[in-house]
Amino acid sequence: ELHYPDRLNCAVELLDRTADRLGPDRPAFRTPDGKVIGYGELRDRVDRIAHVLTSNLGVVPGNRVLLRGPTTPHLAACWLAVLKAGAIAVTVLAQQRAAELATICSIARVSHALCDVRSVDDLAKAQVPGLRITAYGGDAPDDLLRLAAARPGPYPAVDTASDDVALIAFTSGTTGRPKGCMHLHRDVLAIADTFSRHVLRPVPDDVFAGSPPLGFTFGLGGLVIFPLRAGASALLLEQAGPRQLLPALAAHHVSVLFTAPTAYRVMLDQLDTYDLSTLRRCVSAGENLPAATWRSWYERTGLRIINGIGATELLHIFVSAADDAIRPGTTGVPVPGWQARVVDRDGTAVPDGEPGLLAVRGPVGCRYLADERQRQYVRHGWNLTGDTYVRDADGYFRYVARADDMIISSGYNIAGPEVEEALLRHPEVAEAAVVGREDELRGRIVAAYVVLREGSTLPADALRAFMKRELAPHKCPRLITFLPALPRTATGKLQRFRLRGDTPG
Ligand code: 3SK
Repeated sequence: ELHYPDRLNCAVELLDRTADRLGPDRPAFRTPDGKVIGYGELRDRVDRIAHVLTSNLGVVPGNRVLLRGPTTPHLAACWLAVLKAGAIAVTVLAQQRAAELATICSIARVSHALCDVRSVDDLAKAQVPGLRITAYGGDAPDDLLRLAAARPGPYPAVDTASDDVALIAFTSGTTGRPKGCMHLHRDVLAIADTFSRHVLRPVPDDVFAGSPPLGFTFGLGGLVIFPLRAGASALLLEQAGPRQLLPALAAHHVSVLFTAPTAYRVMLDQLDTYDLSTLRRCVSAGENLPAATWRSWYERTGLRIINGIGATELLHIFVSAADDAIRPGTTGVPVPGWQARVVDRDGTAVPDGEPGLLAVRGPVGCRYLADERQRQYVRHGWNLTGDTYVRDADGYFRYVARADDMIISSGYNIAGPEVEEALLRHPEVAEAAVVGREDELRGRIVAAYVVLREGSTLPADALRAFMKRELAPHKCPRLITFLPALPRTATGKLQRFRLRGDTPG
C-alpha cells in the first residue's frame, strides 16, 4: 500500500525534490532542436510562472486554471506552476474547439487560462464569461513568459493537502458530453509509484518520448509525471505522428516510448531506416493492442511492447505486465497496488474464462465533477471501466471489447476486436474497425471498415476470402467498406458510433 504524508504538493515532489536529489544540471526536458532544460532551470521557470499566477493574475489556491497548447516544456512548466500555486490544472487537448472548451470551462468553473499563443483563437472564440486568458510564447508585453522573466526566482509552494484536488482531466470518451475527472495531489504520485515504478522501472538516464499530448493523462503521465518522478528526462515533441516519432526516437536516443497501437503498426513499415538501439521500453495503451502488432514489433526490434489499459477516470494504467511476464494477446495482470476482477451486471465475479465487465480499484478512483454518471462508473466500491474482459486461469486479463461494442448477430455474440485482429493479419490492411449494423433479418450484421496500406488495391472479395480462412463464418464481415482513414477522437480512440451511424449518447 502507498502512504503519503497529509500535507503534500505533488509539483514539489516531482520537481524540487528531484532537483535537490540529482542536482540542477540533470536534464529534465529536451526539445527536437536539441535544447536541454535541466531540473534547476525548470524549477526557476516554474517558480517565476507561479509568482506571475499569484501576483500578476490573482490566482488563489483552489482556482481552476485551464492549460492549452502543443506539447512543449512551457506547457509542462505551466502545469507544475499551477500546482505549486495550489491551483487546479484543467488540461485540454489542442483539438478541442470553442464549443467544447466553453462546456469544459463551465463544468469546471475555470477562472484563468494559460494558453500557447498559437492556440489562443479558439479559446477566445469560446467567449467564457469572466475567463482571464494569458498567452505564452508570443511577443506581447504581457506575455506570460515575459512577465515571468521579470519576477523573482524561488517561490514558496502552497502547502496543499495530499487529498486536495490537483487536476481535472476531461474525457468525452468515444461519445457524449465531457466529464471532468478530479484527481488529487497524491493520485499524481500514485500513478508513478505503481505503474511506472513496478512496470517501467525507469532510471535517471532514461529519455522518455511519445505521441499522446499532455492534455490526455496517458501523455501527462508518460511525458511529465513518470520521468520527473524518476529523475529522468523527456523529449517533448509538438509533432508526434508515427512518421515524426521514428526519426526523433533515433536522433535523441529515446529509451522509453509511449504511443498507441496504430502508431506501432505504422512505424513497422519504416523501422529499417532508423537506429533504435537505445529503446528499451515500449508502452502501448489507449486502445487494444492486437497480438499481430505485438509479434511483428518483437520480431523486428526484439522489444516486448508493454500493453496496458488505463482510463482518464483512474488517471493512468492499472492492468499491464513487465518483461518476461508479458503475454501477447493479453493486457496483463493488475499493476502492483491495484486490484481487478471480471463481474456481471450485478457486480458478482464471473468464473475465469467467462466474459464480463472489468472492475478495478486501487490508489486512484473515479471522481466525476458534478456528473450523475459517477453512479454508473463506481459500483460497490469498484470502478467499472466499460470494457468487457476475460480473466484466464493464470490471472491474465484479455480484452474482448468495449462493453457496448459486442455485436449480436443471428443470436451469436461477436466481439468486434476479434474480427479486427483477423483483418489486421492481412498484410495489406493498415487499420480496421468492426461494428454491428442494423439488419432486418439478422438483427445486426458484422460490418468492417478498412484502411489499406499505401498503394494497395486489394479488392473486397479477396479480403472476404482471406477472412473466411481466418474466422468462423458467422464472424466474417458481411459488409466491407474501404476508407481513407477511420474516425477517431482527439486522443486517437476509434469512434465506432460514427461507423454504426449512431448519434452520440
Ligand atoms: O484512456 C486510456 O486509454 C488511457 C490509457 C493509459 C493511460 C491513461 C489513459 C486515459
